[in-house]
Amino acid sequence: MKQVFKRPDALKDNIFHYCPGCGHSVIHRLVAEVIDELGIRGKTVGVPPAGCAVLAYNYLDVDMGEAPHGRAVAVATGIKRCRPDLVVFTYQGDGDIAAIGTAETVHAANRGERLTVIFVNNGCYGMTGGQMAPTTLLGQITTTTPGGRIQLRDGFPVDLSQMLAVAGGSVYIERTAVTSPKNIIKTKKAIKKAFKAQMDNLGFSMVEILSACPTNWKLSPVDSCKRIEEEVVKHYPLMVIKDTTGTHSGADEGAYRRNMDKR
Ligand SMILES: Cc1ncc(C[n+]2csc(CCOP(=O)(O)OP(=O)(O)O)c2C)c(N)n1
Ligand code: SF4
Repeated sequence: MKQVFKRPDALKDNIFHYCPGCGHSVIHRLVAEVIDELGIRGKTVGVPPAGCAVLAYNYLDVDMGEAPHGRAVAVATGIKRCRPDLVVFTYQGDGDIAAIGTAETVHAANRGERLTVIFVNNGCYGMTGGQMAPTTLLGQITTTTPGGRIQLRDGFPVDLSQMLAVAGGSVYIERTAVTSPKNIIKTKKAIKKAFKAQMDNLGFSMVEILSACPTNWKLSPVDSCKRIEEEVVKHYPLMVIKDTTGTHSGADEGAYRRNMDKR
C-alpha cells in the first residue's frame, strides 16, 4: 500500500516537550517537512532561540547552533557568511526576535543577509511565564500587564514584519497562522518559499507565524486558536507582506568579489 503520511526524516523520534496546543510542535513539523521536500537536510543549519524552542535541536535532525537570547540572526549571519553554500535559518519567538534581538535583525534584513527567519508570534514570553512581549496586543492580560497592556505605559504592539519589509534587503515576508488545516498548509508553503528565496540567493526572507500559547493565555487549545482567528488577526492580518522574489535579480556576488580584489 502506498504510504501517504509518515514522520519527516528531518524530525527526530523524540516526544515534544511543548504544552498541549502549542504551535511550536506543528511549526517544527512543517520546517522538517520542507527540509525533506527540498532535499537539503545535509546542508541545513538552524539557530534556535532562547525561549520555549530552545530545545529545537532535540527535534530537528539537522545541524543546529545555539544562540543567546536575541542573537540568533547575528549567529546565523556568521554561519552563512562562512559557508554560503549552506541553507541557514533561525527559529525565534517574538520576545527573542522583537525585543532583545531587534537591532541585529533589522540590520541583517537591511544588508539582505541570505538567510531565513521563522518567527513564532504568540504575543508573550512563553518560556519565562507569560510576560508582556513587544507583540502583546493592547488590552491583553499578561503577568506583567495584569490589567491589560495600555498604550500610555506600555506602547503599541510592534509589527516586526512590516518593519522588516521596509528594509532594502528583505525579499520575502509573509504572515501566516497555525490555527486550522488550511492555515497550516499555507504556512508550510510560505516556509518553503522563504527557504527557496534563500537558495536562489535573493536576500533576507521571513515567515511570521501566529501561534498559540494556551498555557500562558489560560485558554484551551481550541479557544486559543479561536482567539487568534477572531482577535489577533485583526491587528496582525494574515498576508504576504513583501514579495520581490519574482523581480529580484539576486545578490551580485561577482561585483562583490571584483570590489574585494581591487583592495
Ligand atoms: C539575555 C537574556 N535575557 C533574558 C533571558 C530569559 N529568557 C529566556 S526565554 C525568554 C523569553 C522567550 O520568549 P519568546 O521569545 O516570546 O519565546 P516563547 O518562549 O514564547 O516561545 C526570556 C526573557 C535569557 N535567556 N537571556
Ligand atoms: S509556554 Fe506557551 S509557547 Fe511555551 S511550550 Fe507552553 S504553550 Fe508553547
